[in-house]
Amino acid sequence: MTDPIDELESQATRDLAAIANAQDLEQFRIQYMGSKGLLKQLMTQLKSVPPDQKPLFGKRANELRGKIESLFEQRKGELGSSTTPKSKSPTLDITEPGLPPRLGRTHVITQTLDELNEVFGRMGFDVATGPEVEDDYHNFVALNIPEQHPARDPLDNFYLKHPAGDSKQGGNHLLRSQTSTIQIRVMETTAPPIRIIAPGRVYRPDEHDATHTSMFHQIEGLYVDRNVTMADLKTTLIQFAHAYFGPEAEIRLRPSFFPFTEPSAELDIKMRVKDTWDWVELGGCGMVDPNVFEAVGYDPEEWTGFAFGLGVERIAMRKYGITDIRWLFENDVRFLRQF
Ligand code: FA5
Repeated sequence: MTDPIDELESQATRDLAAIANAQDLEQFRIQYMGSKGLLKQLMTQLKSVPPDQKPLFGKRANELRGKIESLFEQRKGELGSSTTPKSKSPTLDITEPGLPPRLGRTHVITQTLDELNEVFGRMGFDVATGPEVEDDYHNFVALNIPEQHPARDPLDNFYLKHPAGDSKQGGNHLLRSQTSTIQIRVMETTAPPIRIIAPGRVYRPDEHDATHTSMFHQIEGLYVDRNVTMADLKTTLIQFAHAYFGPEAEIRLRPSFFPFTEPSAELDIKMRVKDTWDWVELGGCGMVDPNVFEAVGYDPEEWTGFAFGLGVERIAMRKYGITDIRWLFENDVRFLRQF
């Protein structure tokens, strides 16, 4: 009969030599050195060993355990495995999926602005910007909004207290109430033809409700060239609607009034909201009024143009089915994480 201690030793030596990775090594540890492992089983055989041989058997079994443990450590070192846990220490399962880190993301309005810039960029529009603190010349006068016009009412605007700096009129400053101010600033410094969009924040003391906030974003468009017509305006808006909302979107222009465009229109877009199609007002538009061209030194006999101004929050709300504009500014990450 073969000696069980010798047999276990040669089996362990063979198995250890065949081990090629940390997983097999861990398997070996459990098989030989675990609480129900072969070394433990060897010790249980001590009971059946004749009494006179017990001390020798016990000694040799202990030596074998020490030998296997040191061979195990040696093999572990050779494999460069630092992840194999020692018996009793808590196990680390490196194959368990970890906790994914939460990545930040751009705000849905910033995403919308980026997409709008991209869509209009593809249509040949450059991006222009202007100051949020404006003088009343750029916010009103140059836009053909005269002194007594109700749009200038202090109840409808955030006027600032300090006196004027660079205003042509020397008048009041205010937080701009529309991005149309940028039309004036661009035309003052650029010779036609012009094709720009101007995204930005605007401010109005509107009462907050599901569709109004006192700070929101608009995107202005301005196209100036010779022989520009209302058909060019409509074509541009249709192309935009298809590129941004999809080929099924339709647009509608409703006659309206803005002091800086003539004729003027409200722009509605028909789009799917849940399961129904609906007309939604997105902004205003029209042909640039000759008085505006005169204010910036363009000859209204030579130059023609169209302009539009769209509410960016309204666009985002339509696109993503957001039913309350206030959610966009409450900064609840559970809401913002959806976009
Ligand atoms: C204007 O501001 C004009 N400057 C637009 C324009 C530009 C007309 C160029 C002609 C030529 P209006 O006040 O209608 O127009 O505002 C445009 C859009 O801004 C609205 O249709 C709406 O989408 C958005 N808007 C207006 N007020 C608010 C508000 N309090 N909160 C959120 N969005 C608003």
